[in-house]
Amino acid sequence: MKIYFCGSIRGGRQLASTYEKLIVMLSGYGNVLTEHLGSDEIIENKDRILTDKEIHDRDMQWVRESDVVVADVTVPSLGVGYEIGRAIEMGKPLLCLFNSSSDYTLSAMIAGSEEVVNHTYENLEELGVVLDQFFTEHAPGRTS
Ligand code: 6IA
Repeated sequence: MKIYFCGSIRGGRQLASTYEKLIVMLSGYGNVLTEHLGSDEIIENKDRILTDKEIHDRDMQWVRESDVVVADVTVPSLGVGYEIGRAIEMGKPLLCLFNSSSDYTLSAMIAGSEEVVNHTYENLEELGVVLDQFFTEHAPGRTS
């Protein structure tokens, strides 16, 4: 089971520690291809040597390879929105998580999409049940 996790980078890193915890939770269901998203240090050290084209092409290849895509859509990010659009076109099962304790309002293009599973959360503890349900429904034959 390959999981592509999306979270804001240049859109703003204010939820980096949430991403880190989400990635730990997702690791219980499979291999998270984008583990670096939880760590500013890794992003800076590893990806500084890559050009934007190399980052784009590598990430798109990972989206193609993934079995499911999970996005934290709380912090508005062009990259996350782009990945979601591309993943929808590829037919990937997609879970979008929005933190209602934030000051942000989710874009209608995500909130109004019937092609993604949207879930609004207040705290990470409640996401165990949501993830269990998503992976059971959308990736029932998983092996992690
Ligand atoms: O527009 P954003 O930067 O917020 O887009 C974030 C999304 O695009 C994430 O879900 C990532 O999968 C992808 N992405 C954007 N930039 C990178 C990156 N390096 N490394 C990996 N994935 C990325 C940026 C380099 C840096 C030194 C800021």
